[in-house]
Amino acid sequence: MWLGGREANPAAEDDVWVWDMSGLPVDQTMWYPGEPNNHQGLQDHICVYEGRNGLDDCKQFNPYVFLCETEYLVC
Ligand SMILES: [Ca+2]
Ligand SMILES: [Ca+2]
Repeated sequence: MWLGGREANPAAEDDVWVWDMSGLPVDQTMWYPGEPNNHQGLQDHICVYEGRNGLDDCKQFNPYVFLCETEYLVC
């Protein structure tokens, strides 16, 4: 499943990750062990796999379902 986050500066390889909606940094304790690993140098977006208790970095064009954060409005 895609989550709304990405590597802030993929070309810099500085391993800074942010949530798109808030711009806040990703808590480094949320990664699955061994991730983010930038497999094949192509993983710049955040996803999570079923059965894994942590985040993974994934290729941009992998076809996954997604989950987005939005603002909650009260009328
Ligand atoms: Ca990357
Ligand atoms: Ca990965």
